[in-house]
Amino acid sequence: MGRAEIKRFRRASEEVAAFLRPRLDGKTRIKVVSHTDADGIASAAILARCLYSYNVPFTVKLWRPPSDDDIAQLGAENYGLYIFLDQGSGQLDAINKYLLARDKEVIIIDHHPGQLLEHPKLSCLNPHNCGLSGSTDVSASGAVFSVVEQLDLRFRSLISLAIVGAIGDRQEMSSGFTGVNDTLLKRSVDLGLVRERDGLRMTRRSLVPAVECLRTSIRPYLLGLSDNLSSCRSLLDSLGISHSSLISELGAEMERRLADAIFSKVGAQAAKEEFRQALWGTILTTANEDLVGPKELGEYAALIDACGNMKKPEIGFALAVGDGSYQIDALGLLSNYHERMLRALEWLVDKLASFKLAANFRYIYAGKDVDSAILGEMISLAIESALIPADQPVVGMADTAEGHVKISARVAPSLIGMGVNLGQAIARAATAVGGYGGGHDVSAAARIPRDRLDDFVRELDSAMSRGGL
Ligand SMILES: [Mn+2]
Repeated sequence: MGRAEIKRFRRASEEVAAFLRPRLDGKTRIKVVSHTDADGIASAAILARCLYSYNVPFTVKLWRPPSDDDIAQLGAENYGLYIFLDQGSGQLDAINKYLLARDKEVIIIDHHPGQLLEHPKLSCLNPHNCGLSGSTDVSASGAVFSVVEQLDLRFRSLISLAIVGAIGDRQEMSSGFTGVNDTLLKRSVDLGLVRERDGLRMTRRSLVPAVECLRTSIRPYLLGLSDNLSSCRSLLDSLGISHSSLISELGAEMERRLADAIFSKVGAQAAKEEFRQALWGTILTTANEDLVGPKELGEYAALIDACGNMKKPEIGFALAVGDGSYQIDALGLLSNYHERMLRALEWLVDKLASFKLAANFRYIYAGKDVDSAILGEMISLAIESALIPADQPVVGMADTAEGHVKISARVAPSLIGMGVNLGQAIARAATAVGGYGGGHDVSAAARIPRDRLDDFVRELDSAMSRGGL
């Protein structure tokens, strides 16, 4: 990955912008569909702000990656142009059948791997087609931003939202961003829109009192502090920090002392690289006035992501397009989300001995103990908090309300490039047992029939031993 790939991506962005530009004349009705996570919401907000300023008739729908039936229903709606964000690459057959074949126009701006299709009514932007990695070099929000900034320079201020999406998709490595993300961050700093400094990276550090921030810390989960109010109080007392002060306002020296105190308190956890990086590192702050809500981009990403996770993505979207009246609702959802993940991580800490080891991954079956909707996030947080060894992919399984088993798999950033394509391996194993699934090289998910669990474990182990092929 280098300059040439970033250039190719830029040229591909220009092509999509050239396709979109003549359709902003107010005559084309546009339907935007995007994902419900932080990256999807940020992507939809960037595009919505752009379409709104052109006075284009459009609607936005936020949902999970659509099924064939969903796309067939879209085809029956009265729109001339459909824009898929953070999805679409894996649904090209249905898009071709139900939209393009019915004379609809389609734009796909996505960073998930998928098929390729040449069609006069289709325009696509995907880092995978430019030699870039869709899991680290750019997310959907960065891709959408790359398109809209070609339309007009005034959309440049949306660059903070582009970075929010990348953070939400966990594209920031210990060494920082790579590829297009790295260029976006450097430009945003040069433009004076984003500032960088080091600090405690716990979310809600600028939103809730220090004692509450510590007690509800999930990223990372702090052994001995998370969900232990009295121990959080005595830690702050020992440093003379008022329980009600904000961590973001402690000042550099006191913040460092608090970090040291946390490192000593959590014991063995502190020796793990994943944990150290999750607790302390770069904090990005926006100086952009038209971004309503938290000014720290990590918190902003957590906030809109929580809205999606609590099944209210439209609240995160409203905030991201600049409607501050939704801020209180969004903060409430983030608070509920923290309590919910706290419970899930406690369950996991309790069950660490129940993890089983296949030849190529670690796994746990949660049955009905963990909501299948938060299973993947629970595993991501557990890896970042060094609660589970990160030397192998981690796979969680939980029952769904529909009687299936949901599979969520995650790979620690340190294992990327070790030759296993997790998304492909999960897709193969799921298909082999009558289910379906897929994803990235770092995170993947599937649904399988409940009575095929053991077969799935066997199939996945064999797919992974072949590198996912
Ligand atoms: Mn994404």
